[in-house]
Amino acid sequence: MSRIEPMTDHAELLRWVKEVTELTTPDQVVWCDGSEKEYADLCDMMVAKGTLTRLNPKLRPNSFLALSDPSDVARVEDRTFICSKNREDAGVTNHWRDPAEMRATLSPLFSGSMKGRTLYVIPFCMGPVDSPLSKIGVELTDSPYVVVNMRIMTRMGDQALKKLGKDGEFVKAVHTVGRPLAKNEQDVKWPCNPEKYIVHYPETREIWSFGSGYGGNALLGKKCFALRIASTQGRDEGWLAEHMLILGVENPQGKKHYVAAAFPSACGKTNFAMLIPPKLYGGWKVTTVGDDIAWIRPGADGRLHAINPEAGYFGVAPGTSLRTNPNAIQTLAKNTIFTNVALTPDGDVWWEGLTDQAPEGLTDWQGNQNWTPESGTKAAHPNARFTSPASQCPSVDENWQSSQGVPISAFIFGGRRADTVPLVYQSLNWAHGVFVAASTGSETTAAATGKVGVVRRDPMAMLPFCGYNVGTYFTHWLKMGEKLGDQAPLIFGVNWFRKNADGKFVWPGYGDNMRVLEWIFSRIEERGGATETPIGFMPRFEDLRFEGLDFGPEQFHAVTRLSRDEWMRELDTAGEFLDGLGAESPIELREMVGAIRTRFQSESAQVSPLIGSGVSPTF
Ligand code: TSX
Ligand code: MN
Repeated sequence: MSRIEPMTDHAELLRWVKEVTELTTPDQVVWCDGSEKEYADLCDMMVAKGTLTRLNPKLRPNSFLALSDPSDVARVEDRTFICSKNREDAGVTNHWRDPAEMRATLSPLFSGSMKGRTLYVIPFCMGPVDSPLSKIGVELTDSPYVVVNMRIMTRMGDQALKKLGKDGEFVKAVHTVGRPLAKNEQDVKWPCNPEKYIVHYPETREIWSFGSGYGGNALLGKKCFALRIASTQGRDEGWLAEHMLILGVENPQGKKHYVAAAFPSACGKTNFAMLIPPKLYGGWKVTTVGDDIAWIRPGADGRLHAINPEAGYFGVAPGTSLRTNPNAIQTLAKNTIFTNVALTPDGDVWWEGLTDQAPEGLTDWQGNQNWTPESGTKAAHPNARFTSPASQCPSVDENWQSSQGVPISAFIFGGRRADTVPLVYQSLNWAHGVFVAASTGSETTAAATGKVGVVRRDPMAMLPFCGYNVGTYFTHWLKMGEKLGDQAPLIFGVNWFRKNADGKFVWPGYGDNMRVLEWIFSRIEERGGATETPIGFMPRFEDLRFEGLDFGPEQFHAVTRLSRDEWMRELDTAGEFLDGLGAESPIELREMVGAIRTRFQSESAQVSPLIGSGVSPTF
């Protein structure tokens, strides 16, 4: 049960809650225990207020739909700030503000901002409660929607307070929707403020979020803590907080490896994390440790070990279907909070891509009834979400809550590229792998930028999430490899999205990515065949299995061919990108551009069978 009385003797926590209460002046303060009853009571209260709709319990047991304000549907990167003492510590890729100036800006905004509302104290643990790799945070919020989402996404309540003890360290996170209520004023269903601030003080490990109730702006354990603040902690303490899924691959002989993979948005990270291998892989198993964030550090055995700091998935709903991700569909079958999807007349949910045909009589994400495909709008917002417990995923790994984490054998980096980047390649060594990771990017879509075919670089998929100077971050990665030596994971680049001359995807993707995973597995085991190219090691046609696919040497060539012209442009733009990151951008990576260019120009590269319009090795 929620309690008005604080259930801790942690002096600093009590002092800070008092201080924030005096600043924001809520009507009451409730300490959350994380119980099922507390969750159920809050959901009932939000149903009564119209913030949540209870879905049909026969179709979606214990599940709810929230529709946000149409202005509050995504993270607000241009309102996201890193406030370190020195501008240089935030780097050129972050919005920097002087901490004192920012505190002066925020103070009047937070002053009285919770008037008429309840301040919920949410103690939470990122990572398994018994893990030495886990960290505690406390979020103070005036949003009950945040409380119930945090209960799914983190280990929340008493268990976190207990771990914190009376003098443990914790990250301070304050969140307000920024819409105080006057006496007797009727609340709106989704309170928020047109003015938004998502502010990080990495040096004091604080987060202050104003004006948004949505996702990464409001569930402060996720992007704000587990990536931006934690990446800074990782820099200081010798570990990595990464925007990575973690999956396990086990072969028919029972040999198992874990890999961690980073992809920019819209590459299907959750789909990859929950991959179901094709039929021919009868004895193989792919299991899910996490779909979004990995905290990774060297273990006693000298290898890297990773935990998933989260306890749930906050996944993009549109595009998720029995065809693209059956495991996700089962995961969200119950105990799920849906945000900004469409509602069916029988109390179920729907989104674009869930089925080929939209059901009749949909209420769209803005609450408009009788939406039809002819309406000319989307039934679900493209960034609509499901919040589901990770434990419900059929492919969840047996060690997903292991206190020591799982050993990582390989890192995979990939983006959406119509050309240039092949299906899969292995870096020549760690430093080259860091270059591959640092030059990761996706082609922009007209929707996002108005420009088509321009590569937007997103190093390690961390550009919006690195809490410090991205050049220093690259150096941190390089040093990690030096420390690990021959125990370092292998590093691979992948691209599921190569197109042919007709503009069609050549690689079937989805479950068939298992064929690439199998090659990666065999490379880890030091038995996978490969050929050396200027960009690293690549499989030859005979090194991948294509049984059950209509995929011959011609298609293989289309997804693996290296064009010297394309790569000269690629190296130019990657080099420009690295040069633009400021003085901290490591010389070692910038020099790699020239080294790879030379490899393309050298004679051995000329005869590489994968280059130019030449034939692939098995022709
Ligand atoms: O998630 C994707 N993955 C990874 C899956 C493990 N998507 C969806 C991306 C948007 C979120 C993909 N889309 C993948 C992929 O591997 N590949 C593609 C491109 C593609 C799309 C459709 C088909 C083939 C490839 N084929 C048919 O629709 C029949
Ligand atoms: Mn993410």
